[in-house]
Amino acid sequence: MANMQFSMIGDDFGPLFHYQYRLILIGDSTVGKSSLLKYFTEGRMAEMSDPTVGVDFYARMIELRPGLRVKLQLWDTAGQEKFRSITRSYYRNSVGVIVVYDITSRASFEHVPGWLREAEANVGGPYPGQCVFLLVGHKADRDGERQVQYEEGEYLAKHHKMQFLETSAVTGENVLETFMMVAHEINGRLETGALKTMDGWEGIKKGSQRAQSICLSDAGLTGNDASSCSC
Ligand SMILES: Nc1nc2c(ncn2[C@@H]2O[C@H](COP(=O)(O)OP(=O)(O)OP(=O)(O)O)[C@@H](O)[C@H]2O)c(=O)[nH]1
Ligand SMILES: [Mg+2]
Repeated sequence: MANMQFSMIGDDFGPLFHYQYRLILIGDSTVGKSSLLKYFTEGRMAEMSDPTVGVDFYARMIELRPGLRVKLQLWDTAGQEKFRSITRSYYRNSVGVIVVYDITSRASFEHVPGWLREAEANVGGPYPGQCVFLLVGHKADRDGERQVQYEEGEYLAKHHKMQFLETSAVTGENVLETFMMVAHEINGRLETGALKTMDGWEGIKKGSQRAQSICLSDAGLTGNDASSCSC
């Protein structure tokens, strides 16, 4: 009976999330950053997509494994040059960077090294060198108009020691996989100690611990008894 009560408390009032990771999406204007984020957070392609003004914000909860919930806070930056000074300030509090190009735009692919340089120069946290990068070749549904071969994207990513996927906000191909891949990599680095939380840095934050206080009082555990609570 006691066990049943514990599991009910755990299921209903467990921490909403265990960690929060902040990610930033960068890349040229019109490559499809906002559309990718809308698909990931709303489950469908946006009917219209205006150029982002400065920075926009999205969020979604994911489960990395049963019982391990992570809230992803996603900064969607404007690709247009005129917003660069605004968007630059968002790197510092990000633990993951997704660099997006459009497979039908050679120029957007050629600008990837510049975006990477800018990100590497501005990321923060206790170990800026451990920031997780992922390269995305977007609009994979427009294969007939392709200007960048899959192998070129793969090669560039390997050269910069980052993972690579081609995605589409029309078909949904690899959209979930993109964010899961980054989150798993961050989680892995957290577990090995290569990454950690730091006061004053928003890249990784611990989630709400509300469950424990509810559990202790509801289960009637006080004083020394509380130390035996395993929730
Ligand atoms: N075919 C196709 N079109 C897409 C895809 N993703 C986005 N688009 C279109 O590409 C255009 C630009 O998309 P946005 O998501 O606004 O691009 P962005 O990178 O956010 O642009 P900025 O906010 O200016 O930096 C829009 O017309 C979208 O409908 C995709 O996967 N496939
Ligand atoms: Mg946008």
